[in-house]
Amino acid sequence: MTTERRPFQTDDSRLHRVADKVFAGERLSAEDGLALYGSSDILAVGWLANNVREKLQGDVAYFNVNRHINPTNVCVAACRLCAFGRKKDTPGSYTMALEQAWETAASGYSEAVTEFHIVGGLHPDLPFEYFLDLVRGLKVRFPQVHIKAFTMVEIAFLAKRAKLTIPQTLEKLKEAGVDSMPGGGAEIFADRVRHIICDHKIDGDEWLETARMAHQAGLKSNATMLYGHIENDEDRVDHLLKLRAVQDDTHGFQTFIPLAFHPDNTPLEHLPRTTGLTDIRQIAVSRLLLDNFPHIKAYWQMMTAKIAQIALRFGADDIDGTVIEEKIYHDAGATTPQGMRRQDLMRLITEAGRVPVERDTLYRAVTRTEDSFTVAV
Ligand code: V47
Repeated sequence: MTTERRPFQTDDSRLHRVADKVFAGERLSAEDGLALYGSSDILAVGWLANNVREKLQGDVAYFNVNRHINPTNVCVAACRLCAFGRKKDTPGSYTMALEQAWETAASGYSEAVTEFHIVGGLHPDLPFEYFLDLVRGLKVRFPQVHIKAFTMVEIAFLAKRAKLTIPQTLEKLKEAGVDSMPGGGAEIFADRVRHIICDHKIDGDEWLETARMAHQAGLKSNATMLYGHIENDEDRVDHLLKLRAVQDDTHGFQTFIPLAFHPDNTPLEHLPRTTGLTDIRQIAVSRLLLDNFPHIKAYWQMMTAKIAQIALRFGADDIDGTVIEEKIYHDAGATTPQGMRRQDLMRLITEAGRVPVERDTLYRAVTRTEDSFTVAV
C-alpha cells in the first residue's frame, strides 16, 4: 500500500488548495469539485485521485464474474437518453418468459458466475408476481449466485403497480431472493436536465429517497451518474454531493459508477460521444468528491477496456465483470465486446500495475478451486 506523501506539482493554483485538503483528509466542497472539472492539468487531478484510491484500496483492483439479464425492453418511460427501451408490441420489443430468463441465466461462459445483474424496462402490464417468480426461480436454480436486481426507478414503478409502499415492495423482493441493487436510473439529479433526458421517470429526490429506503431495508446498492450529454459541471458536482449526503446517513452505497452517455439510436443522437479525457477526469473527480464511497468503478463495457485500464491509475479500483451479454450500451452504439473472460480482466489489471482480486458483489474475495463450471437448469 502506498501511504507516503509524494511531492505534488501543478501550475494550476486552484489545485493547491484542493491538494492541501486531500492531504489533510478534509472533505472537498462544491467549489473544489468545479476546480477539478475546470483544471487542464489532468495528471495533477489524477495524481490526487490516485493518492486517495491507494490510501483506501492499496494496489488492489477488483473484478467479478457476472452475467447481465435484461428480462424485458418494453418500457413506458421513453427516455431520450435511451436506445434500449421499446413500446409494447413494437418492432424489436421483447419480454422473456420466466423459463427463458432462467435459461439465459445458465447460458454463456463456463466460468461460474457469482452475480446476476438484472435490470429492464418499465413494462406496463407485467405483474409484480412475474418479478418475484423470476428471482425465486433463479435462487432455486442458482442458490450460490448473488442477485443484484432492479434499479430505484424499477422499484418505484413496481411499488405503484403493486399498490404497495416502497418498503413493502423491497421487503417482498428481499424475501424472494434479491440480495442487493444496481446503481442505474440515477442519470443526473438536476430537474432541468432530467426533464430533457428522462422526463417520465422518478425525479432525483425520489431516486435518492428510494435508495435510502433500500439501505434501511438492509440492501446494499450502487449509484451511477450519466454524464456527457446536456449536463454541465455544476450539475455533476450537485449529483455527486447529493449522493455523498445520503451515504453519510446510510453507508449503503458500495460503489459509484460514472456512465458515459452513448448517443447512437437515441433522440439525442446529434450529441458527440465523450472523449477519453472526459471519462478519465470523471473517474478522478468522483474518487475525490465521494470520500465516503469505498469503491469507484470504471465499467469497462461502457468506457472500453483500454480506458478502464488507465482509470485504475486515476482513482478507480474496480472494472466490473465478465458481463457475457450487454444490451443497454450496445443498442446505443457501444463497440466493446459483449463479454470478457476472467483471465482477460486479470491481465488488464495486472498490466496496470495493480493486483487483481476477484470479488463477489459485496466485495468479498472469491477463491476458485477450478475455473470451469456447468449449471443445470
Ligand atoms: O440506468 C441508458 C444508463 C444504466 C444509456 O450497479 C445509458 O454495478 C449511456 O446502471 N448511454 C444501466 N448510458 C446500467 C447501469 C449499470 C451498469 C453496470 C454496472 C452497474 C452496477 C450498473 O445505463 C441506466 C442509464 O443510466 N444508460 N442508456 C445510453 N444511451
